[in-house]
Amino acid sequence: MVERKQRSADPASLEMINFACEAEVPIAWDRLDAQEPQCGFGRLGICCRNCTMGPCRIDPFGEGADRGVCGATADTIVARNLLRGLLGGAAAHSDHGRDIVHALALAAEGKSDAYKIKGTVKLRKLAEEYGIPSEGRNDQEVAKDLAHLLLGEFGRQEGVLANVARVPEQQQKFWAAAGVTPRGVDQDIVTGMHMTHIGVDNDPEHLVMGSVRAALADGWGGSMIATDVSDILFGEPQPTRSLANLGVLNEDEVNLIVHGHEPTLSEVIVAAAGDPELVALAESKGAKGINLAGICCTANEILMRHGIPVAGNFLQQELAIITGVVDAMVVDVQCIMPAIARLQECFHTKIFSTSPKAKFPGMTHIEFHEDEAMETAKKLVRLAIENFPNRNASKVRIPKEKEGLIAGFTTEDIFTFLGGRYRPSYRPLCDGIQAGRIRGLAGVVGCNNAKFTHDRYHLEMVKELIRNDILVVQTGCSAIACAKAGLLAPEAAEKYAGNGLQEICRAVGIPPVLHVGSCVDNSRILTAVVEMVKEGGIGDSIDKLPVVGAAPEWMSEKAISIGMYVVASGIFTVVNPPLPVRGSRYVEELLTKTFEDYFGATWAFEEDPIEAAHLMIDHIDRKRRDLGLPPPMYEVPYAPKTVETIETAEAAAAL
Ligand code: CUV
Ligand code: SF4
Repeated sequence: MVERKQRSADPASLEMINFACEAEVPIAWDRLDAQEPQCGFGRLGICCRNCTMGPCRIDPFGEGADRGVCGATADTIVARNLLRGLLGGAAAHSDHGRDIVHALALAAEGKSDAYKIKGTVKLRKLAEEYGIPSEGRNDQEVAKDLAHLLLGEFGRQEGVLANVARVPEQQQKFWAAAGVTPRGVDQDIVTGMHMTHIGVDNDPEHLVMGSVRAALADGWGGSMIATDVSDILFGEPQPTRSLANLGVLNEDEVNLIVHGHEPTLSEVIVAAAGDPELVALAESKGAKGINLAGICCTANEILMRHGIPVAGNFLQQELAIITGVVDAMVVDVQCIMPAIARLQECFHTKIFSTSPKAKFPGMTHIEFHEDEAMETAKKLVRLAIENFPNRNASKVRIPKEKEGLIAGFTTEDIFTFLGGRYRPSYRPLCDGIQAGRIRGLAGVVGCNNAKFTHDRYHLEMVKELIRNDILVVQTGCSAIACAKAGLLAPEAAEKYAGNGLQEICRAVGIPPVLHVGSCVDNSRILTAVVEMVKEGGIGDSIDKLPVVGAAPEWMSEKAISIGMYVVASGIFTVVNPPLPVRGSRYVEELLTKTFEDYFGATWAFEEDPIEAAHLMIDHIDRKRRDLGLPPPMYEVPYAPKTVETIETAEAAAAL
């Protein structure tokens, strides 16, 4: 047995992991141990279950079967599996987007007490962009047309997605040449599924391009619509102070955690938790108040719009319950471990599933529908309050850690910030990059993964990037990891950033790491780089910009889709673990090398977060040279690599 890796880099999580161990409560890491050794075929992507002549698997050592019963080769199987996984992710984001548009339609028709149009500036801006008349019409009328138009993007049968018009010309050319211009969100996902059926598409390159098209339909379609409409419905986020980590839970208050993704639910719970009657009810039960906190992306949504504290990221969902003070956890969709249901046997926490799409054995299902949102939200808050007296004082254990942070930067406001109140433009950012004070921009995003020391990969990568004067933008669980480590506080600049980035942060009062939202809000990174291209001076297409991406602990299928649309939009992206494509040298080379010719950017696989950061910095420097920009103003020696790569050694041995 290999020595067990440290499970988390976060002291609060470590405390709860040890506590779980003492209490003999199995958690994700234990279940991972029980899975060892995991299937090498799956890891390499060379097993196929797409028909019942299989399951088939290809011998990676070239001694046994080199094709499935139908004749599919490793290249076909790998590309087909990649496409299927990616479609799961693209579908998840896009279906979330669709739900938000539905809520907008309800608000526009005046059919909802819970949803009102708060982001009127953005509503008018989008109306103008899509050619919806807005002069002399009220918000509801405009929103009705907009909702109708955007719902049409999901079912679009002809032409291409409207948001393709947002994409710089060079990217449009790349996409047209590769035949990957996204057409309709649902269509590109369904066609992708069709392609993976036995005996349909067997050409590995063509399958990969099918992945690209579906991913672009997610990034520039489903996800981007989710972000835009969330801003219209719930208001555009503004930079907001808050706190993150398990220490935000309060022993003397009713603790209600929302976990999952869709702000249609969490936004209404925020409102319900402030209801004076419910607050009085909580007090009547002996609580000092109602403490709402979030986990995963739904946390990011209510953090950036209301400053609601974050209890933790993906791998902390079990740990939060183990504190013994979570009176209710309300979940909807995505990244919710079914395992948490069983924790109800050991802890008093009551867990409620709410989505018509997601039921969990052992949880109480209280279905949430947009048209009676407030009623349901109040019911859920009441159930949390009623469970407060059931706490078992002997099981209460709250880690003290909670860090201050600023979140809530957007494409529209980040650079208003950088531009100063009187000159809202991307000019100062582009100037900073041109001069080499800021070396470039990196998006560090994505999940936690029980295979890798929790949070550590995010933290080491981000610290190395900002030390090298790279401004970092973040979403998802990665943003939460860095928030907990204090990297999202303005003081982080003095402590961790290089001289150039420090100067910028000091001048405009921003942290060196900017929280731009949830996973669907990766679309904010796309629209921000479009603004950088428009501003000019640092590249006239996305692939020329000194901009990079990374997901150093990814696990979900959504991350595959995100990575693919980011790369195909022209941004070099490093991920860990590698995509499960290493059973096909052809597919791996296509993604990590040949993509350069198609899209001006590639994927890269690197486990060590410091090495990965160096790949990113080198790429930024190469882009700077290509643009004829001066070298970075302040260069520092690279930090040494840090991670013992057991995983990589194993993978290499397996190949
Ligand atoms: Ni949608 S997808 S673990 S919550 S970032 Fe978090 Fe983000 Fe990955 Fe899930
Ligand atoms: Fe095997 Fe081909 Fe069926 Fe896949 S589709 S299980 S490779 S026969």
